[in-house]
Amino acid sequence: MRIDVLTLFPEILEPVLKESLLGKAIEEELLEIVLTNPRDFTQDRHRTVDDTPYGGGAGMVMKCEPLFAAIESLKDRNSLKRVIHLSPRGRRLDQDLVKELAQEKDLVLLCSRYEGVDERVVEGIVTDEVSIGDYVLSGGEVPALVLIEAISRMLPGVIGDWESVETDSFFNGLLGIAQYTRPQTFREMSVPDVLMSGHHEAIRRWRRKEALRVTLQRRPDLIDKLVLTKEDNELLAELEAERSRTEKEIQP
Ligand code: 21W
Repeated sequence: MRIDVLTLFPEILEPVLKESLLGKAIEEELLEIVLTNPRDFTQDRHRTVDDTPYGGGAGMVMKCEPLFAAIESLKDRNSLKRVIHLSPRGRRLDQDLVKELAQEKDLVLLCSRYEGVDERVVEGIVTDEVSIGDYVLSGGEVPALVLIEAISRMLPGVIGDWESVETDSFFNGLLGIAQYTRPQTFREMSVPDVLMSGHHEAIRRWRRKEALRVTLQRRPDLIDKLVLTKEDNELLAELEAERSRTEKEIQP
């Protein structure tokens, strides 16, 4: 997959793209990231990329000309690309959208700064707007990194152990469960017995039940989206039975 990123601050992305899983994916050519600075597409002496908003008000707006020129310089190569503007007004990013975008051959990510881009950029070239959540950031660069990292994990070959992707929270629709490693007892806190039992089937069932328990407790909205198996329904019934039992215990 190739991702073109349009940003006034390529220095924000560069170091992150060099490290760890992303760095390896790029090195192994499973992913190609090209950073383009719209400032390089300005025509004036001051390389102006922003201007004051018509109608007045605070802040600056990113100008049309450098953005159209920059995006058109990429589109020459392939006109079918999705152009994604990272914007607080966009569709909230979730794993379903990540999976959908990971199917594309090419993407263009547009990072804005200041109060955003001239609306004619959105009307003229942007195909999708994506937000990473309901909080205020200073621009689209960190959201673009979030999106790139999430997409990269869905690309074939990037994660060696595909099982760890499939069992991941949000891939399978459930939150992750508690994890333990050695020592078996630390400051009088012990690892659950079942994990030490060596009974693989018992461990698998226990883990599924714990995943359902923690998800039911913290994110019941995720349970509503699940396709439940027969076993899931049994486990949920067990959890419900445990719950009504403890409820009785705390009654007078
Ligand atoms: C933040 C730009 C606020 C514009 C109401 C009306 C990209 C982002 C961003 C930014 C405003 C994302 C206003 C989650 C984010 C991003 C910069 C609008 C003035 N408010 N996902 N007018 N959060 N943020 N502010 O901030 O570019 S994806």
